[in-house]
Amino acid sequence: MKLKLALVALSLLVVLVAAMQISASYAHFAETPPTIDGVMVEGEWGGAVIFEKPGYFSVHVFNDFDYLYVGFQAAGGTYLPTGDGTVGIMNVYIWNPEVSGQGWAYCWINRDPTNIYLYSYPGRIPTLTAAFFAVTDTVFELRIPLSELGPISLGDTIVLTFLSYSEGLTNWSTCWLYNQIYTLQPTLVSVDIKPGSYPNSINLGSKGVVPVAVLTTSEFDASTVDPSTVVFAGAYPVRWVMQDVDYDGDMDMLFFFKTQDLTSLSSASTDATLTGATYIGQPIQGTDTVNIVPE
Ligand SMILES: [Ca+2]
Ligand SMILES: [Ca+2]
Ligand SMILES: [Ca+2]
Repeated sequence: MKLKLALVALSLLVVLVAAMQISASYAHFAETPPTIDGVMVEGEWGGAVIFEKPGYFSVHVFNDFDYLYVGFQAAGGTYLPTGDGTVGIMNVYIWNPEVSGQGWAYCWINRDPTNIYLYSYPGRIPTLTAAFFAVTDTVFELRIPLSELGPISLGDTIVLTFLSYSEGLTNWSTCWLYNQIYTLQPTLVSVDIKPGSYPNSINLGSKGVVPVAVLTTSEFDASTVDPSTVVFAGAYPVRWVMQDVDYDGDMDMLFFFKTQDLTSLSSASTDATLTGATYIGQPIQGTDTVNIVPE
Protein backbone atom coordinates (compact mmCIF):
# COMPACT_ATOMS: atom_id res chain seq x y z
CA MET A 1 0.00 0.00 0.00
CA LYS A 2 2.73 2.40 0.94
CA LEU A 3 4.65 1.50 -2.15
CA LYS A 4 1.60 2.02 -4.31
CA LEU A 5 0.91 5.38 -2.74
CA ALA A 6 4.48 6.41 -3.25
CA LEU A 7 4.32 5.38 -6.88
CA VAL A 8 1.15 7.38 -7.39
CA ALA A 9 2.81 10.30 -5.68
CA LEU A 10 5.80 10.00 -7.94
CA SER A 11 3.81 10.02 -11.14
CA LEU A 12 1.85 12.98 -9.88
CA LEU A 13 5.10 14.68 -9.05
CA VAL A 14 6.43 14.29 -12.57
CA VAL A 15 3.34 15.98 -13.95
CA LEU A 16 3.30 18.74 -11.37
CA VAL A 17 7.01 19.50 -11.56
CA ALA A 18 6.67 20.22 -15.24
CA ALA A 19 4.01 22.81 -14.46
CA MET A 20 5.69 24.40 -11.47
CA GLN A 21 7.71 27.53 -11.57
CA ILE A 22 10.96 26.72 -9.85
CA SER A 23 12.87 29.50 -8.17
CA ALA A 24 16.63 29.54 -7.89
CA SER A 25 18.66 30.37 -4.86
CA TYR A 26 22.21 30.10 -3.62
CA ALA A 27 23.72 29.10 -0.36
CA HIS A 28 27.01 28.83 1.36
CA PHE A 29 29.40 25.98 1.66
CA ALA A 30 29.00 24.03 4.92
CA GLU A 31 32.20 24.73 6.82
CA THR A 32 30.96 22.64 9.75
CA PRO A 33 28.62 19.73 9.04
CA PRO A 34 25.42 19.61 11.10
CA THR A 35 24.87 16.77 13.55
CA ILE A 36 22.27 14.49 11.98
CA ASP A 37 20.16 13.69 15.02
CA GLY A 38 16.71 15.04 14.17
CA VAL A 39 17.16 18.08 16.37
CA MET A 40 17.94 21.44 14.81
CA VAL A 41 19.85 23.56 17.29
CA GLU A 42 20.93 27.19 17.21
CA GLY A 43 23.86 27.80 14.90
CA GLU A 44 24.01 24.24 13.59
CA TRP A 45 22.63 25.23 10.19
CA GLY A 46 24.34 28.62 10.05
CA GLY A 47 25.23 29.56 6.49
CA ALA A 48 22.60 27.30 4.95
CA VAL A 49 20.09 28.68 2.48
CA ILE A 50 16.54 28.68 3.85
CA PHE A 51 13.61 27.75 1.63
CA GLU A 52 10.25 28.56 3.15
CA LYS A 53 6.69 27.64 2.42
CA PRO A 54 5.03 30.07 4.84
CA GLY A 55 2.68 28.38 7.27
CA TYR A 56 3.93 24.93 6.29
CA PHE A 57 7.65 24.54 6.69
CA SER A 58 11.15 25.88 6.33
CA VAL A 59 14.05 23.89 4.92
CA HIS A 60 17.74 24.56 5.50
CA VAL A 61 20.06 23.31 2.75
CA PHE A 62 23.80 23.39 2.31
CA ASN A 63 26.62 21.09 1.23
CA ASP A 64 30.29 20.38 1.58
CA PHE A 65 32.62 18.49 -0.77
CA ASP A 66 31.05 15.13 0.08
CA TYR A 67 27.50 15.57 1.32
CA LEU A 68 24.25 17.43 0.86
CA TYR A 69 22.54 18.38 4.13
CA VAL A 70 18.82 19.06 4.47
CA GLY A 71 17.12 20.23 7.67
CA PHE A 72 13.34 20.28 7.57
CA GLN A 73 11.16 22.01 10.15
CA ALA A 74 7.38 21.90 9.85
CA ALA A 75 5.80 25.20 10.86
CA GLY A 76 2.41 24.11 12.07
CA GLY A 77 3.33 20.87 13.78
CA THR A 78 2.14 18.81 10.84
CA TYR A 79 3.11 17.93 7.32
CA LEU A 80 -0.49 17.85 6.27
CA PRO A 81 -2.26 20.52 4.27
CA THR A 82 -5.64 19.76 5.79
CA GLY A 83 -5.00 18.77 9.40
CA ASP A 84 -7.61 16.05 9.00
CA GLY A 85 -6.08 13.80 11.62
CA THR A 86 -4.94 11.03 9.31
CA VAL A 87 -1.35 9.95 9.00
CA GLY A 88 0.72 12.59 7.30
CA ILE A 89 3.10 11.56 4.56
CA MET A 90 6.04 13.61 3.45
CA ASN A 91 7.99 12.74 0.34
CA VAL A 92 11.29 14.43 -0.30
CA TYR A 93 12.79 14.01 -3.74
CA ILE A 94 16.30 15.20 -4.35
CA TRP A 95 17.22 14.81 -7.95
CA ASN A 96 19.86 15.57 -10.46
CA PRO A 97 18.30 17.18 -13.55
CA GLU A 98 21.27 16.08 -15.66
CA VAL A 99 20.20 12.46 -15.54
CA SER A 100 16.87 10.93 -16.30
CA GLY A 101 15.61 8.04 -14.20
CA GLN A 102 18.68 7.85 -11.99
CA GLY A 103 20.55 9.91 -9.49
CA TRP A 104 17.48 10.38 -7.38
CA ALA A 105 17.39 10.26 -3.66
CA TYR A 106 13.98 9.81 -2.25
CA CYS A 107 12.64 9.59 1.27
CA TRP A 108 9.25 8.75 2.56
CA ILE A 109 8.33 9.98 6.00
CA ASN A 110 5.28 9.76 8.15
CA ARG A 111 4.73 10.69 11.76
CA ASP A 112 5.99 7.39 13.08
CA PRO A 113 9.77 7.87 13.39
CA THR A 114 10.29 4.13 12.92
CA ASN A 115 8.41 4.27 9.65
CA ILE A 116 10.82 6.14 7.42
CA TYR A 117 12.27 5.07 4.14
CA LEU A 118 15.18 6.38 2.20
CA TYR A 119 15.75 5.21 -1.33
CA SER A 120 17.77 5.90 -4.38
CA TYR A 121 16.77 5.46 -7.99
CA PRO A 122 16.73 3.39 -10.02
CA GLY A 123 15.41 0.40 -8.19
CA ARG A 124 13.74 1.92 -5.18
CA ILE A 125 16.00 0.04 -2.86
CA PRO A 126 17.34 1.31 0.44
CA THR A 127 20.91 1.65 -0.76
CA LEU A 128 21.57 5.12 0.51
CA THR A 129 24.18 5.21 3.22
CA ALA A 130 23.02 8.57 4.50
CA ALA A 131 22.55 8.91 8.20
CA PHE A 132 18.96 9.84 8.78
CA PHE A 133 16.80 10.54 11.79
CA ALA A 134 13.43 12.04 12.55
CA VAL A 135 12.81 12.13 16.26
CA THR A 136 9.64 14.19 16.12
CA ASP A 137 6.93 14.50 13.54
CA THR A 138 7.93 18.05 12.70
CA VAL A 139 11.72 17.91 12.23
CA PHE A 140 14.05 15.79 10.22
CA GLU A 141 17.65 16.10 9.25
CA LEU A 142 19.14 14.40 6.25
CA ARG A 143 22.64 13.82 4.95
CA ILE A 144 23.07 12.42 1.45
CA PRO A 145 26.41 11.56 -0.16
CA LEU A 146 26.76 13.57 -3.38
CA SER A 147 28.04 10.37 -4.99
CA GLU A 148 24.52 8.93 -4.65
CA LEU A 149 23.06 11.63 -6.87
CA GLY A 150 24.66 10.32 -10.04
CA PRO A 151 27.20 12.27 -12.09
CA ILE A 152 27.30 15.70 -10.48
CA SER A 153 29.96 18.30 -9.65
CA LEU A 154 30.22 21.31 -7.44
CA GLY A 155 28.54 24.22 -9.21
CA ASP A 156 25.83 21.99 -10.68
CA THR A 157 22.22 22.37 -9.68
CA ILE A 158 19.91 19.85 -8.07
CA VAL A 159 16.18 20.04 -7.47
CA LEU A 160 14.52 19.45 -4.12
CA THR A 161 10.85 18.59 -4.20
CA PHE A 162 8.67 18.32 -1.11
CA LEU A 163 5.32 16.61 -1.43
CA SER A 164 2.89 16.25 1.47
CA TYR A 165 -0.36 14.30 1.57
CA SER A 166 -2.56 12.17 3.80
CA GLU A 167 -2.24 8.40 3.82
CA GLY A 168 -5.10 6.95 1.84
CA LEU A 169 -5.62 10.22 0.04
CA THR A 170 -7.79 9.90 -3.04
CA ASN A 171 -8.22 13.57 -3.93
CA TRP A 172 -4.74 14.60 -5.01
CA SER A 173 -5.72 18.22 -5.42
CA THR A 174 -5.45 18.57 -1.63
CA CYS A 175 -1.81 17.60 -1.46
CA TRP A 176 0.85 20.23 -1.70
CA LEU A 177 4.08 20.32 -3.59
CA TYR A 178 7.05 22.60 -3.27
CA ASN A 179 10.15 22.79 -5.47
CA GLN A 180 13.48 24.48 -5.06
CA ILE A 181 16.64 24.58 -7.11
CA TYR A 182 19.85 24.36 -5.17
CA THR A 183 23.34 24.94 -6.57
CA LEU A 184 26.09 22.83 -5.02
CA GLN A 185 28.75 25.07 -3.49
CA PRO A 186 31.21 26.36 -4.47
CA THR A 187 31.60 26.63 -8.23
CA LEU A 188 35.08 25.40 -9.07
CA VAL A 189 36.84 27.80 -11.43
CA SER A 190 40.08 27.65 -13.38
CA VAL A 191 42.82 29.73 -11.82
CA ASP A 192 46.21 30.47 -13.40
CA ILE A 193 48.85 31.88 -11.09
CA LYS A 194 51.35 33.96 -13.08
CA PRO A 195 49.61 33.49 -16.45
CA GLY A 196 51.98 32.46 -19.22
CA SER A 197 54.55 31.17 -16.79
CA TYR A 198 55.26 27.78 -15.23
CA PRO A 199 56.27 26.72 -12.65
CA ASN A 200 54.51 29.45 -10.74
CA SER A 201 57.54 30.57 -8.79
CA ILE A 202 56.98 32.94 -5.88
CA ASN A 203 59.68 34.49 -3.74
CA LEU A 204 57.93 35.29 -0.46
CA GLY A 205 60.55 37.95 0.30
CA SER A 206 59.69 39.90 -2.83
CA LYS A 207 58.23 43.39 -2.55
CA GLY A 208 56.35 42.93 -5.82
CA VAL A 209 52.94 41.65 -6.85
CA VAL A 210 51.73 38.23 -8.01
CA PRO A 211 49.26 38.14 -10.91
CA VAL A 212 46.51 35.53 -10.64
CA ALA A 213 43.85 35.02 -13.33
CA VAL A 214 40.36 33.58 -13.07
CA LEU A 215 39.82 32.12 -16.53
CA THR A 216 36.67 32.35 -18.58
CA THR A 217 35.62 28.92 -19.86
CA SER A 218 32.58 27.51 -21.64
CA GLU A 219 31.12 26.95 -18.16
CA PHE A 220 32.15 30.13 -16.38
CA ASP A 221 32.27 33.84 -17.24
CA ALA A 222 35.08 35.45 -15.23
CA SER A 223 33.49 38.89 -15.59
CA THR A 224 30.79 37.77 -13.15
CA VAL A 225 33.31 37.66 -10.28
CA ASP A 226 32.83 40.41 -7.69
CA PRO A 227 36.44 41.59 -7.01
CA SER A 228 35.52 42.84 -3.55
CA THR A 229 34.97 39.21 -2.47
CA VAL A 230 38.23 37.79 -3.80
CA VAL A 231 40.89 36.40 -1.48
CA PHE A 232 44.01 34.59 -2.62
CA ALA A 233 46.31 32.86 -0.12
CA GLY A 234 45.18 35.27 2.57
CA ALA A 235 45.53 38.40 0.41
CA TYR A 236 43.02 40.83 -1.06
CA PRO A 237 43.73 42.07 -4.58
CA VAL A 238 45.31 45.49 -4.92
CA ARG A 239 43.98 45.86 -8.48
CA TRP A 240 42.37 43.90 -11.27
CA VAL A 241 41.72 44.10 -14.98
CA MET A 242 39.81 42.18 -17.66
CA GLN A 243 42.33 40.68 -20.07
CA ASP A 244 42.57 37.62 -22.32
CA VAL A 245 45.50 36.06 -20.49
CA ASP A 246 45.32 32.67 -22.24
CA TYR A 247 44.73 34.07 -25.75
CA ASP A 248 41.65 31.95 -26.38
CA GLY A 249 39.51 34.90 -27.46
CA ASP A 250 37.56 35.51 -24.26
CA MET A 251 38.26 37.95 -21.45
CA ASP A 252 39.62 36.62 -18.17
CA MET A 253 39.83 38.49 -14.88
CA LEU A 254 43.39 39.19 -13.81
CA PHE A 255 44.05 40.09 -10.17
CA PHE A 256 47.24 41.39 -8.58
CA PHE A 257 48.20 40.58 -5.00
CA LYS A 258 51.09 41.97 -2.99
CA THR A 259 53.50 39.12 -2.29
CA GLN A 260 53.85 40.40 1.27
CA ASP A 261 50.11 39.86 1.78
CA LEU A 262 50.20 36.14 0.87
CA THR A 263 50.12 35.19 4.53
CA SER A 264 48.88 31.64 4.06
CA LEU A 265 51.88 30.65 1.93
CA SER A 266 55.06 29.22 3.42
CA SER A 267 58.24 27.67 2.06
CA ALA A 268 56.44 24.30 2.18
CA SER A 269 53.44 25.37 0.06
CA THR A 270 52.80 23.51 -3.19
CA ASP A 271 49.47 25.08 -4.14
CA ALA A 272 47.41 28.18 -3.46
CA THR A 273 43.69 28.80 -3.55
CA LEU A 274 41.57 31.74 -4.65
CA THR A 275 38.07 32.11 -3.23
CA GLY A 276 35.34 34.64 -3.86
CA ALA A 277 31.83 35.03 -5.13
CA THR A 278 30.01 36.23 -8.18
CA TYR A 279 27.84 39.36 -8.11
CA ILE A 280 24.80 37.16 -7.46
CA GLY A 281 26.44 35.48 -4.50
CA GLN A 282 27.57 32.19 -6.00
CA PRO A 283 30.73 31.13 -4.14
CA ILE A 284 33.72 30.23 -6.33
CA GLN A 285 37.01 28.52 -5.63
CA GLY A 286 40.05 27.65 -7.70
CA THR A 287 43.51 26.26 -6.99
CA ASP A 288 46.79 26.25 -8.88
CA THR A 289 50.29 25.01 -8.05
CA VAL A 290 53.02 27.21 -6.65
CA ASN A 291 56.78 26.83 -6.51
CA ILE A 292 58.13 28.75 -3.52
CA VAL A 293 61.70 29.83 -4.21
CA PRO A 294 64.33 30.81 -1.57
CA GLU A 295 64.34 34.45 -0.51
CA1 LIG B 1 21.04 18.33 14.46
CA1 LIG C 1 50.90 29.87 -14.45
CA1 LIG D 1 40.69 33.89 -22.18
